[in-house]
Amino acid sequence: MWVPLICFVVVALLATAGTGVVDAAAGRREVYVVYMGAVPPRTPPSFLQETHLRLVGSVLKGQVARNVVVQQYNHGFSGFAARLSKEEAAALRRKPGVVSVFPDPVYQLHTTRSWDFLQQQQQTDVVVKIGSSAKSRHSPNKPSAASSSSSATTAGDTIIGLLDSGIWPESPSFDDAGFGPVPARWKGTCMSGDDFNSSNCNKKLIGARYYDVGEVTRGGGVRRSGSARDQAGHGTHTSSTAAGNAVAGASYYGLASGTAKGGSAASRLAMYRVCSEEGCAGSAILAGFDDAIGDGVDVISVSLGASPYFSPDFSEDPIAIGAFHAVAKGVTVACSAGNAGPGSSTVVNAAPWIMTVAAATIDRDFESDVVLGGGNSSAVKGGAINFSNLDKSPKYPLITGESAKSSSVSDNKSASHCEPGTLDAGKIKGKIVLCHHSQSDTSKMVKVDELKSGGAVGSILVNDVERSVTTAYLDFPVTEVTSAAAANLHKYIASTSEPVATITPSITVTEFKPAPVVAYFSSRGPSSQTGNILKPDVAAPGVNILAAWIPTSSLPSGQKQPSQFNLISGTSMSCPHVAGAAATIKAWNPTWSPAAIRSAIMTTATQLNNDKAPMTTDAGSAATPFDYGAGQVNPSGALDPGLVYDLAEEDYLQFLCNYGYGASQIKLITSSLPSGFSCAANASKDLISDLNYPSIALTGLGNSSSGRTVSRAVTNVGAQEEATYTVAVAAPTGLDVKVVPSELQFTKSVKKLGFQVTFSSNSTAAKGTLSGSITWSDGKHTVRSPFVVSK
Ligand SMILES: *[C@@H]1O[C@H](CO)[C@@H](O)[C@H](O)[C@H]1NC(C)=O
Ligand SMILES: *[C@@H]1O[C@H](CO)[C@@H](O)[C@H](O)[C@H]1NC(C)=O
Ligand SMILES: *[C@@H]1O[C@H](CO)[C@@H](O)[C@H](O)[C@H]1NC(C)=O
Ligand SMILES: *[C@@H]1O[C@H](CO)[C@@H](O)[C@H](O)[C@H]1NC(C)=O
Ligand SMILES: *[C@@H]1O[C@H](CO)[C@@H](O)[C@H](O)[C@H]1NC(C)=O
Ligand SMILES: *[C@@H]1O[C@H](CO)[C@@H](O)[C@H](O)[C@H]1NC(C)=O
Ligand SMILES: CC(=O)N[C@H]1CO[C@H](CO)[C@@H](O)[C@@H]1O
Repeated sequence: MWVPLICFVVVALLATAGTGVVDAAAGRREVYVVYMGAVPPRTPPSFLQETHLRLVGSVLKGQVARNVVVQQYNHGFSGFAARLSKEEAAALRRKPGVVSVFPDPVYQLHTTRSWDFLQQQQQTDVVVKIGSSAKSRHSPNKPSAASSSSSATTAGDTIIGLLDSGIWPESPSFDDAGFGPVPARWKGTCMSGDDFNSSNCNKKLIGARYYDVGEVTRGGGVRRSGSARDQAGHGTHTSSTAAGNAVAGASYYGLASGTAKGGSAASRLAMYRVCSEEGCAGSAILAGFDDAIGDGVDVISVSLGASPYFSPDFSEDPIAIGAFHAVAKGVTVACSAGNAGPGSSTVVNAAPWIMTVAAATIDRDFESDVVLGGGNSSAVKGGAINFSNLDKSPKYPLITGESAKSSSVSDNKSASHCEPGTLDAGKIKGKIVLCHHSQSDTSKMVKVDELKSGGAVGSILVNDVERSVTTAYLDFPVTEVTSAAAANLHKYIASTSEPVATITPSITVTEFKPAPVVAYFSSRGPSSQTGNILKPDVAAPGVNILAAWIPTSSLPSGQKQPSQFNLISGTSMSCPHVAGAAATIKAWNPTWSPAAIRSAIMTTATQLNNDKAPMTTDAGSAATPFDYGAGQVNPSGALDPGLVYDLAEEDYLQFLCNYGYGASQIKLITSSLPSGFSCAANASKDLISDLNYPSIALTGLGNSSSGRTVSRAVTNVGAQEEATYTVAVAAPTGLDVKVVPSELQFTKSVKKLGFQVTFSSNSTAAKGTLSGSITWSDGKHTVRSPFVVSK
């Protein structure tokens, strides 16, 4: 799982940095993260730095401490990353004060198709001049919300930090017109680098940092990326989704036109560039968290994560570690759930202190239809983005991939799927080729490139699963149809000796129904770490999201100016929507903990689509809490939740006890514990379900009628101090759910009340995962918690 890239780079960097002869052992050195828990009280960063250097110096053989340390963590938590041999890492693991030592992992950004897209960009090699020309193109836009009301002025004081691929500061989404001075508590900086200096930050984009460990070039050399400037587009997109200004007239070459606006348009932004094109090093992710905490951000948005097939322990996962210390300091952390769905147990970033975000569609679609010839003018509906120049009349021969099979290929199936190398170029030239495409196949872009180079004029891809996520094929006419629609195409082809067709230009369809639906790619629960916490937490828009982009992407043919916006999909896109919502809640309720903010978002989430029917997945099945947690985020409802399920750092430590950590390890992680802290003797995985979470998950219920009981407590945060809430339970047949008491009376002096939920099932008919909800209501607020119970 470890990509050896990082260690190689650092070795090379040191070699060129003039450290003299690189000893033989250095070739086997790797970057390890040495995590040392919370910063001890009243410890200045400079002292901590010296401590780290002395510690690493005590285990080094033939190296100078300063030359092996590549990152230091001194603000939000203590630790460092260093180039170590296996033996040195093992020696550090045994040192007092060290919580964990682990090889530096490489995580990936959570977009679905941008990597395909990036590869294509590299091949086409279109270079657009960047810098001042980009600046002059931008028309300043006044963020309407920033100065219009007093509450928005407060929102202007919240700061969202993003750990991502950098930012394009010239985008109108980051213009600072109308913003007041940078909040006085801000301690961050605007780091200079390649094509980026302090003039690129302003009162909107108030900070930018990068963590340079260098990149290996194709030729084997080392290139230092050295800039917060975004070369991938991802960080620019997520930043503008979280807090971009309202920019009128935004579109992707005319598609999806409208106003692009971030979730919290009045918030400030700070970019922590932790990713390069190769991925995101764990050592850099930790450095980003450490600085974001020290700089004073209110919310951290993280649209990246580990592979779902590698689920590191919390103490060896840079995101879990960084987020833990952020949350302990009152900073809300939202993370993408991952794009490894729809298989179960694929969710990542599932620590209980993180808000884990799934992705759903919005009510917008991009339609590009197939018009058939032969007097049959009816069109077959498809979807994609094309920039083609096909004639409006259906005059292009339409064939199946199978009928163009190359004589050297025996397998009809791979030809019907248009797999590379299976088609005869002579047979596809000038034609529209119908190809089957399911998820497991070669990527769409690879197929389409092959058809294009073979001289085809267009392609129709048959794809049931991925249809809801629009792909931009740019200058080659491609549309995607369902297998039901494809059956009509096959019928037509069989019905005539000269089948002809054309593909119509893409149009934007709004108020598309049903929406939202959970996207196929969105990673699903249960978490592989524990089934006793429900993950993901919520869903948010993550399909075909229009947001700011870098102007250096390749230009579709016929287009003269690069688009300042792009449409992309992934839980990467849904996460910053929730980060924006969290920043707005924080602005209205500055004293709320991250847990209270998450609770407000979860208990007010919605479960209905725009057909007023229960939300489904894009495959049409009913959505479950493992697909979308508490449901689709409802940012305005979340501002007035009525009750919240609150949590403090001790609760998370108790969780770690129940999870199996020893008290001595836990004591190192935190700095705020009384010295007598110990894990309860009855600590157990079952008690994890008792964490005061806004959802309930419970495994191993069994068949006994006595069942299992979990505890919860809610705090009244509504405007009315005197409030009476009653409970309503929605449970599946075969599962008994009792809530005691069933009424909660809050008064001026009683702000927090506990209750217990008992689940039992002696019904053998009730099998698998049973889900439902518990809802408290005072007639004005609806405070809903989903539950999942398995026998
Ligand atoms: C930043 O770079 C721009 C363009 O190169 C330059 O005009 C400006 O003076 C620089 N600002 C600072 C503070 O160095
Ligand atoms: C493969 O396709 C050819 C022509 O389309 C057809 O004659 C043949 O029967 C097919 N073979 C199989 C195994 O389906
Ligand atoms: C025309 O095409 C549609 C769908 O492609 C099909 O349902 C219909 O039967 C066709 N009509 C004729 C007359 O071929
Ligand atoms: C676990 O032990 C603590 C005391 O250490 C006690 O307060 C708590 O009720 C016990 N929980 C259970 C489920 O037995
Ligand atoms: C519950 O009952 C079912 C059906 O009789 C059985 O398969 C299952 O093993 C039982 N579960 C437990 C935990 O006893
Ligand atoms: C199942 O439990 C209910 C009470 O929850 C009880 O009335 C019923 O008799 C039980 N059935 C069996 C088969 O044990
Ligand atoms: C979105 C878009 O630009 N679609 C194009 C598809 O191709 C037609 C030409 O056939 C253009 O007119 C559309 O603009």
